[in-house]
Amino acid sequence: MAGAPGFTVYLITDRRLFAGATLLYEAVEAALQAGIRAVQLREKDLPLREMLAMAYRLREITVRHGARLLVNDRIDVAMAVAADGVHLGRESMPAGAARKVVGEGMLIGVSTHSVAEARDAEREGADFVTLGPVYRTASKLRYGPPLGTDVLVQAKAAVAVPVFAIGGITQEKITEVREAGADGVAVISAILGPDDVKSSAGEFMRLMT
Ligand code: TZP
Repeated sequence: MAGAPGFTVYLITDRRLFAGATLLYEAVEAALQAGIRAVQLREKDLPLREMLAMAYRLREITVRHGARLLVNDRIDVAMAVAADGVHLGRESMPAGAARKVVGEGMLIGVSTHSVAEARDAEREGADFVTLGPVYRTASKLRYGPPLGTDVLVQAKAAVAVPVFAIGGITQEKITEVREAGADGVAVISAILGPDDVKSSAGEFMRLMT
């Protein structure tokens, strides 16, 4: 285990929300200016070299703001750009094997969709898990049916690692997911979707502090 993740709002990228990569970088920068402390590069469909270029750019931006950068799935990209961690999904290398590659210094986050998966991730040495989708998301097909907040309550009783609620998390849902025990939230559209990202991100930080 690399230890506590040290953030409560985990911003996840989706370049499809923007007309070009430059606008995504500007949005991430605005979110970091508003106090966001961690970004996950999640552009799973990008060819390796394009992902690497995005990772270098986000590394530069996150370092400048003292924020963490995690790279989805691609441990090689994470290591090449000296990211702070990797975020692993169902088709990624399991956390136990990933730990052997990245060592103790890097954070390992794992996407989970049930209490059993959260337990497995913890057993394999994950530093934290995301659990969801808790609510209905823009793309129900892509992320699966909503799990509801009861699963958060159950996961919190089952694992000691921090649990981040993901999927349809808006400012209005924060109270509910915190009451269900979530240690943090992982968010794409409610932060990156609005025109004024600095203000949407700032509101999340205010609510999660
Ligand atoms: N995994 C489960 S739901 C989800 C991911 C990556 C998408 C979260 O996006 P949004 O826009 O915050 O609902």
